[in-house]
Amino acid sequence: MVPRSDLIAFELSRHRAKSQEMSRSHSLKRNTAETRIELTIDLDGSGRSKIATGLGFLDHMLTLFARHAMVDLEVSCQGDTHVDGHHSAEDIGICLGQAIDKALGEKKGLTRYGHMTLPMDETLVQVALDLSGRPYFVWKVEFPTPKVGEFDTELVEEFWHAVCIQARMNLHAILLHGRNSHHISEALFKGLARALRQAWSIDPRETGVPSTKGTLTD
Ligand SMILES: [Mn+2]
Repeated sequence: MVPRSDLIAFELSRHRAKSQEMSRSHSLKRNTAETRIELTIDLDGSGRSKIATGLGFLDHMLTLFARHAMVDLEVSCQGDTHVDGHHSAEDIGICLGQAIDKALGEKKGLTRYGHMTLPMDETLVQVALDLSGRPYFVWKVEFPTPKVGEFDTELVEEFWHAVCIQARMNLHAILLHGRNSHHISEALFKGLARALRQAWSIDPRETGVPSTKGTLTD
């Protein structure tokens, strides 16, 4: 008879092998003359984050993004913020999109679609997305002010455009109403986090890739 402790050890190693096989995480580095970025994401994390982008407002947005998407996220960026925040925001968006695309892998068992109507005080935003492998970006948001603190509000669109194209998703974002730029940005990041969490969650009834085409990566 096999000792019970051996059986437990065997079950544990099997469990570990299975969870490693299922690991949906990715790390990358990007170095250009404008930015130096390191980013790690685990789609099946617990909402932990370590964010240092050099842009205080973007740190705030990425911290709440990780929490609401329930991902573990580490981002560090040394960028040319003496110019402005543009290169840093855009390049971090590129890195996040690439890491999401890689972490999703073959997209087996994926829910695929996600949507959210998210309120924040006077603001209401609506977002919908499809992890289709075909990038398309629709953004119907106008900010009432050009800046939140030191951060240019137009960079919210730049950031999400970069994420959308690199993660090869279809993303729609609409501001239904709102008066406060901080609330509008925060509602967008939280809404997109919640929609992504839904879209990349595993559907237990889905045994293959959720497409009649047979693939979501081409
Ligand atoms: Mn806030």
